[in-house]
Amino acid sequence: MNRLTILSAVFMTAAVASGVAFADDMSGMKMNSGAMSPAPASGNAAMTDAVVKHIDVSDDMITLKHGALANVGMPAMTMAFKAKDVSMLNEVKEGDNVRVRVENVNGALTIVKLAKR
Ligand SMILES: [Cu+2]
Repeated sequence: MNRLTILSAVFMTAAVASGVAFADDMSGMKMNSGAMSPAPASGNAAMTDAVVKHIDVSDDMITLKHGALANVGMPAMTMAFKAKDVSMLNEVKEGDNVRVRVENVNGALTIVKLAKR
């Protein structure tokens, strides 16, 4: 073995080791997401099942009982969200089953898409 062979062997080992670590991370993420939404997460447009619990017209807020929101790292819970469009407040009523897309908009968790199901 010359020095070059030894060097490349070291690099190969490092690459394999980091590859294994990466695979472990990915399987961990898979286990944490999608508990309530059976549809596969399709990139940035993934929607999550939720139920409308309360609508606050004065604050443009909608309280949802939501499934896991993988893109903002949140497990299932009930909480209030900002509505991106005021029209959303009129499109649904308390008790409606909906699908939502929540994103962090300027630091505020915001419903950017809302659809009845
Ligand atoms: Cu939440």
